[in-house]
Amino acid sequence: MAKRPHIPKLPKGFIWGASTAAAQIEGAAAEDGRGPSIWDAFAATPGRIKDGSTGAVACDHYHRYKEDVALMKRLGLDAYRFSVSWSRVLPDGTGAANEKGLGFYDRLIDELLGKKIEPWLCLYHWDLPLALDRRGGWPNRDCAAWFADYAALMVRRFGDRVARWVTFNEPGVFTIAGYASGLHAPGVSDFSAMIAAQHTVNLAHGAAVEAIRAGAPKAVVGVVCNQQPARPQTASEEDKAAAGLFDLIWNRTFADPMILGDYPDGLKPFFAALLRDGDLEHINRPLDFLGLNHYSPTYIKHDPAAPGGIGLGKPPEGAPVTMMGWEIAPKAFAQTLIQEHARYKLPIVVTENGMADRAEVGPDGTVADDDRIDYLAKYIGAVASAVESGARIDGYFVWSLIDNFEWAEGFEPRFGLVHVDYATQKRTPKDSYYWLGDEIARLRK
Ligand code: IFM
Repeated sequence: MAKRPHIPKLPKGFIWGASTAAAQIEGAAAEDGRGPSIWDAFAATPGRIKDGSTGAVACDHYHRYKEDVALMKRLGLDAYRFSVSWSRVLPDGTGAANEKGLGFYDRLIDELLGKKIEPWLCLYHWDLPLALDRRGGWPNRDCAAWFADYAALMVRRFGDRVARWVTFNEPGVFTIAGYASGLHAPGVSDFSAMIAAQHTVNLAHGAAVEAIRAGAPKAVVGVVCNQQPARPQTASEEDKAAAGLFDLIWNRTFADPMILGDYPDGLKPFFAALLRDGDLEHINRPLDFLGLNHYSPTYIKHDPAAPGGIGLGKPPEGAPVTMMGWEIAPKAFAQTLIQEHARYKLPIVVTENGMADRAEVGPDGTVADDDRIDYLAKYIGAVASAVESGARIDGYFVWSLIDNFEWAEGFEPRFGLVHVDYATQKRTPKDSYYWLGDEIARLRK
């Protein structure tokens, strides 16, 4: 066996976790009164998902959550970040709650607590109730109030057992891909719809933070943003300008108003018509941490036909990439952590990082995923080097615990530490699972 890399020392009390999302693992899409989400409708539309799959069954986590929590326990995790399916607990998005849906999260939370794994509850990981999309969805400012009511329900029900709360996961990704490029649900390609959705999401975040603090004054509250450098594809002025605009939209649209209290100058013209008196104060609520997701730098080129003139480029020829085509650049991760910590001055938790491959179970029953081990060692090493440079990083959550439904890419990319055979639902821990478990145990000594 090849010599395995070691992770450098991290601060005492460092939190080890894994993240997942409801729409990617739960399945049970039409069970126990769950209402449909925009992802159910999107995936059912021919041509939207590469392999024609849907999240209707996914990893059947709804029924197998105990097995999945046991996998977390064996791995030695301190914490687990999951998201709630809004339409499972409120089938129409507003109005009557679904007791059976709430019961599922009761059972999951209790199972985690029983195993001494801290539940981190994320309110929104991209699966808007379809009923709310039909009422205008995120581009409709009213969606902020619907979200606040949902947040209040969640905190009333789970605030006695859940201490860590996340309002949104990667608001940049779901608003850009959902409303500008149209590659994700609800599949809209309209730059101004994206801007409207982004402002509503900011308002919704502020309202939800308020609801959480009112219902659970000791709650630890944050937001999760995907912060990745935007690099111009070439040195041309046009590519540089497109990358500069993309950097603002991707990295600053949410974190700046939420944490610093204003949109950056370069974005103000886009939001000016939407801003009402008091909006910025409402969005800018004190937070306890910034959840930071990161995978790779992004390459941007000028494309007059694309929304905002922003076209997606490619990593330079010969650069190491994962099967997603994402560049492996751990130094860029360390720089991002240092830079975001300096800008926002909040403790950071890395709430997602990891890589996809196609590794399958071999004839000996193991899953050899050396590339993932190498990637994780380098990226967790980058966390250690950012800490060394003075950035406060409190934890690291792998994306993901188990292979899952990768949105428009379907089931081909496998991001898990644990392989899932989707035909049988058999879970097989990969080599990276055992390696990471050993490293966590070694670092704790
Ligand atoms: O699977 C996604 C997740 O839902 C959000 N962050 C990136 C992951 C990998 O693409």
